[in-house]
Amino acid sequence: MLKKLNIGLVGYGFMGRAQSKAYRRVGNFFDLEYAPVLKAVCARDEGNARAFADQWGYESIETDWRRLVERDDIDAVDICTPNNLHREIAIAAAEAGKMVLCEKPLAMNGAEGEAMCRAVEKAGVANTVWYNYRRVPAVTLAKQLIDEGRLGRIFHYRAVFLQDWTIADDVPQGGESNWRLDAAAAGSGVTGDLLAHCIDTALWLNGPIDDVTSMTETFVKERMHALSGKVEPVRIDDACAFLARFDNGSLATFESTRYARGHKALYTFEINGEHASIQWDLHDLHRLSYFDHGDDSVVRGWRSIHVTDSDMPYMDKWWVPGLQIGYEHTFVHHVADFLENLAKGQATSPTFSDALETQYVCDAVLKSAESRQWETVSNAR
Ligand code: SOE
Repeated sequence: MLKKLNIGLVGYGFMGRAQSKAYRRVGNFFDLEYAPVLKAVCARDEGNARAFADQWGYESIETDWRRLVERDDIDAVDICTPNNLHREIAIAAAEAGKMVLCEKPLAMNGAEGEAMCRAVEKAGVANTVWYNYRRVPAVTLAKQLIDEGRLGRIFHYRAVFLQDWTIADDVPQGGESNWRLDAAAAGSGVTGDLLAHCIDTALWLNGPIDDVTSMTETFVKERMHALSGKVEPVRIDDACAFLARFDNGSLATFESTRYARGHKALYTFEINGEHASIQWDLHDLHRLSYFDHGDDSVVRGWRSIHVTDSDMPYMDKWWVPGLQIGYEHTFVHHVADFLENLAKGQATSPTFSDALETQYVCDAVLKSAESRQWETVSNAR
């Protein structure tokens, strides 16, 4: 008999759908001791909550997250709200003894993240943050190759995350669709939304970042606010580029913008080591490019590894070699790892504490954009 894990989802946007789908599918593909049960979804608007519950198979609805958190039949609270609500909900959930799965970034800033870490640690509840790109099989394979020492000493890390959806100046800020443009709801712009992904992957693959120097720009200075109906100043960063030094001595460049016409979600990274290099591209996520200087020179070159064989990360759970999977599967992998670790009494990375390190880098990046100086990254406890 499978053990049930009753999920209470707060928020029902894009991420609510991605995660609900993962809960529903995980048991079909992974052999696990726990089975997620879609117990309740919470949204402020009752009609929206009901429609989401009907579409995704949630047993019940709530319109106040506090009621959801208090319910005895909820084991784990999944926070898919805008960033400004993460702290309050996560702390209340932990205090009520619930496990907490939180959408990225962990918080609005490091201070909030620290309070969230203290709460989950004090309560001793399982916790994780949905930095999903770690669980793209090609990215997990990159981690494996680096940990095996195949790249040798790392010299360079280069990451970009480019989009183009906010170029028009009549895109409003705030509200359900565009809260990412409203600093009060999001905390920051591309730094917390997109670079946070790049930083999470980088810390995982290449270790801690010591210091950073950055620049940011807000290209459209005023936008209509969807809630107030008034034109208000835009206080998020539309674009950000920064240099970083890793603790292992490697140098890095990171860039993100929502003003790269033609790019929808171009997340790429490249790592150059002494013996080998790796490149990955979200638009072609099932491939890992790899160059090994140790190859015989007459056949040496960049190879494109199609990450579909059953001895590659997660791929034994899916189809036959040659048939690929995509974006949504990263969330299935995350749920599978969470449930497997739960059965073993182990933590699932990135934990709140891991995600706090990303938050500290984001804070240092934003601080450096203001100070125009190199800034040191706070150490995560
Ligand atoms: C923004 O457009 C966004 O949806 C991010 O919020 C996600 O984290 C990223 O994976 C894709 O882009």
